[in-house]
Amino acid sequence: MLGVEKEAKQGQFVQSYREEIGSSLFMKLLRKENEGIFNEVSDLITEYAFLTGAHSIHVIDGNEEKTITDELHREGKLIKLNESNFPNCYLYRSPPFDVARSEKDTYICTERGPEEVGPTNNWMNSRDAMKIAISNLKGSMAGKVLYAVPYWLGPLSSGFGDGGFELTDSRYVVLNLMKITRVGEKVAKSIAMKNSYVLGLHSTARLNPEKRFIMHFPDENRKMGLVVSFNTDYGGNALLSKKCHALRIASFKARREGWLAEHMMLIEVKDPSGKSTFISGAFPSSSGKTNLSMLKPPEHYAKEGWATSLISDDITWMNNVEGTLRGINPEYGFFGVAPHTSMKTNPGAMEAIMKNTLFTNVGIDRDRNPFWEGMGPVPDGVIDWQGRVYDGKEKIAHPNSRFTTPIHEYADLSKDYENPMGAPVSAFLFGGRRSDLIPLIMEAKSWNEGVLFGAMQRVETTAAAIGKVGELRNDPMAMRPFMPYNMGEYFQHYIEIGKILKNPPKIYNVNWFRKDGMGNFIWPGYSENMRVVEWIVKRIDGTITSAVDTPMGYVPNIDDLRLPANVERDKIKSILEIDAKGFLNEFDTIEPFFKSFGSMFPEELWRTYHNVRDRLEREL
Ligand code: OXD
Ligand code: MN
Repeated sequence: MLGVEKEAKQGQFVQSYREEIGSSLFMKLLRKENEGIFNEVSDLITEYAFLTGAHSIHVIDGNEEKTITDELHREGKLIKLNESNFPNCYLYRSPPFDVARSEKDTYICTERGPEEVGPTNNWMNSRDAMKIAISNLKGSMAGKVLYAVPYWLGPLSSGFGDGGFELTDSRYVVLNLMKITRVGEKVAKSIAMKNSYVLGLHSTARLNPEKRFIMHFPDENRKMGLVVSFNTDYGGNALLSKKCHALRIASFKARREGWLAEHMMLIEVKDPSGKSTFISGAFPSSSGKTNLSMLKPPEHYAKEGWATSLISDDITWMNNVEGTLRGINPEYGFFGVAPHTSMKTNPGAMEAIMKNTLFTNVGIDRDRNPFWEGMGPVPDGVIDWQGRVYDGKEKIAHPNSRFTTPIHEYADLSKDYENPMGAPVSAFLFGGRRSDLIPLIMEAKSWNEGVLFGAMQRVETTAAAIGKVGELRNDPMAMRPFMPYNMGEYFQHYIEIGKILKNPPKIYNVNWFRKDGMGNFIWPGYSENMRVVEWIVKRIDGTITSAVDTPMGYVPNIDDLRLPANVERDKIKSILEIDAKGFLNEFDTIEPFFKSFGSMFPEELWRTYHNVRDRLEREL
C-alpha cells in the first residue's frame, strides 16, 4: 500500500520485525481465527516499520497500560497526580502548538476530484497525498518502537461494530486508545470475523505544525479506509479511532450501507413508570454534548422516579433494524473537554474522572490535584497547563484541555451500552451555542423538516478546533468538521434514511444558550434541561398532545413545561417564541451555503426549505 512492499521484504530488520509481530498474543489469536487477515496485517506492519525505520515493533495485547504509563512517568513525560484523591491519574502536557483538531490540515484524498468532497472539505489527489505522506514518514521513527494497536469500535459481538489498527510511535496515543476503545487480545475474534479493518498510520515525526497532515483515503485498504496522520500528537488529529475512523471513514461506509455515523450523544431516560426512551443529540464540539449525555435529573424529578443513563457522549452509530434506528456507542471511554466541568455542570463526569484518568493540558494545584476554570476558587500556587506558576493573566487550563477516562468509570451506564443490537432511538436533538433567534426547543413537523433543522445549524465556534472562538458558522448536524463527502449528498442520505424507517425519530432543535439584553443566559441549563427532556419524552409517548403550532414547528405550551423556581416566566416565554422576521433573515443567510453544494443539494430539501419559508412569510 505504501509502495515499499518489495524492499520491506528484504530489509535489514525484517526478520526481527516478523518475530516481534508473531510473538504478540493478539496476533497469535488472529492467526488462529483468520490466517488471511493475519498475513495481511503482518505485512502492513512490517512495511510501515520499514518505511519509518522503527527500531522494533510492539503489537498491543491489552495489558501494557501500566508498563507504558510507568515508562512515561520515569521519563518525566507524565506527572502523577495526587494518589489519595485521584488514584492512577496522570497529567500530560502537549506542546502549545499542538492542542486541538486542525481542520486546515485535514484532507480527504481520492482520485476523482474536489467535487466529490464538496466545499466544506479540503481535497487532495490520493497519489499526490501519498507522496507527501511517504516523504514525511520515511525514517521518522528511527530508534523508536512502533506500536500497533488493534481496536474494536462497538460491543464486541455486535454486527454493527468495526475494527481498526492504529500504528503509531506515540505512547501517549497508545494510552489514550487503551482508554477510549476496546483493544488487544479481546478484539481479535471480532476483527477476524468481520474480515476487514480500517488502517491508521500515525507518526509524531518532527511535530512540525507546518507539515501537519491528517489524510483520509476512503478508497485504500481494500476500500475499507486508510488514515495517515503525522506531525501532530493531539486528540482528533492523532487518536485515529475517533474522528477519523468513527466519524469520517465510517460516514463513507454508512452512506454505502444505509446507516448513520453521527456526532451525537445518546442517553436513556426512564420515566416514573419505568419506561425507557432513548434520545440522541448532535451538538458541536465543546457545546455541552457530554453534559447532556450525563444529565442528572434534579432532585424532585429523581424522587418522582425519573432516571437517566448513558450510552454515548460523542459518537453514535445507528442502523435500521426492522424500521427502527438502533444506536450503539462505538467508543469505550471519554475524551472530554475539562474546563467548566464541575459538580454543578456535570457531577457524573466529575466522579468518573477521579480514577484511572489521563488529563491533558489542565492545571494542577500544590497538592497535584487537577484544576481548571469553572471548578471553583483558584487555589494558591496553581501551576498552569504549560507548567508555569499561574500569573492570573492567561488560562490555567487550555480551553481544549481534556480528560481521557474509561467509560466504565461512569456510574450510570445504560444496560444497553453493551447491547450488540443497540438501543431504539426515538428522538434526535440538534443544537449548539446560539445567543439569539433559536428558541429553547422546537419540534419538527416531519422528518424532512427535521433534516432542514439540522442542515440549517449555524453555531458559534469553540476551542475544540484551532481557529477563532465565538464566530457563527454553518455546522450542519454538528458534522461540518467530520463529514468527509459532499454535504449535499449527506442531506440526501438523511432524507433516504427517513424513507426506510417505519418509526423515524422525532427531530428537535434545542438551544440552551439564549441570552438577554444584559448578556446573561436566560435558561439555567445543566440538570434543569431535564424539564425540556421531560416534554420531549411526553411528546413521544403521547402524554402531551397539544403544542403551539408555529411556522417553524411545534413549541411547548408554557404550562406543559415545568419551570425552575428561579426563572422569570416571561423570559422563558420569550425564548419559546418564533421570530418570523428573524428566521426569514436566517433563511436568507443560509441560502448561499445551501447553494454552494450546487446540484448535490437535494431537490426535496429545497422544497422543504421553500415550504417553511412560505409559512414564515405568511406570518408577517
Ligand atoms: C471532540 C471534538 O474531541 O468534537 O469530541 O472535537
Ligand atoms: Mn466531538
